[in-house]
Amino acid sequence: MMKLYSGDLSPYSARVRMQIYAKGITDIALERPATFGTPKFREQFPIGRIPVLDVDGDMMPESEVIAEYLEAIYPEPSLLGATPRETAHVRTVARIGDIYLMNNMFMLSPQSRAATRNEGIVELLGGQVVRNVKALNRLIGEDGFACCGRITMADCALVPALFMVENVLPSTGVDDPIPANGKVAAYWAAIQTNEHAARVLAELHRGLEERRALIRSGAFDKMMAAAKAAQAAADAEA
Ligand SMILES: N[C@@H](CCC(=O)N[C@@H](CS)C(=O)NCC(=O)O)C(=O)O
Repeated sequence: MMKLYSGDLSPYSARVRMQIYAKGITDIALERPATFGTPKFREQFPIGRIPVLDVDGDMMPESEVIAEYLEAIYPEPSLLGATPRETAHVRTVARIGDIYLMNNMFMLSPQSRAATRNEGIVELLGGQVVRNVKALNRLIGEDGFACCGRITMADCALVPALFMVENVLPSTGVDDPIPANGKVAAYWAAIQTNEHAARVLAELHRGLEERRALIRSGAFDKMMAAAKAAQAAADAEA
């Protein structure tokens, strides 16, 4: 049985989970890797990030690569376009979710808890997020889905990305740009009524609540400091 190493609050993992739910795939186990955040995890998985798809011991990293692989081996129902041009559009919008929004949000998110926030980082990455939500506003579907009037891989990438924009960006001191971009705002309201989107959003919110409780108690900073020290010791040994 295949296994997806994943975590509730990982938007990249959420992208693949939403695809699994939307395709109705039931033979992939979802698991949080026991070694995540330790030097052992980076030893096992060179990129050291989740998600990772375990195909009978063959480890496949990178959410977009996993998503394309799952489309290839479970072609029905298709989350791509009906023509090569439509598929290219689905992939363009998915890349906006992944590269232009999620990557900047992921790099920016530590600034939401930094006691001394780095305004240069916030300006650079927050500025990119605002700019790219504007770009998305010109490309997004107006019928409740990102592309093609039905659920596609573009929705799977955008739902976790917009979750991060709405819930994490304001805590870095940057206003949420979604309300000012009418088409994105309408899409965001509509897609949350989709059962597969709602399911990953519930998981993401659960992960965010857990994370915020750890931050409030001071446990998160301790965990981060311990992980950093363990990684430095492992790097020194290597
Ligand atoms: N480009 C990667 C990014 C994956 C990623 O950054 N995952 C985060 C969780 S959302 C992670 O594992 N971070 C651990 C770390 O940075 O050490 C993908 O698309 O899968």
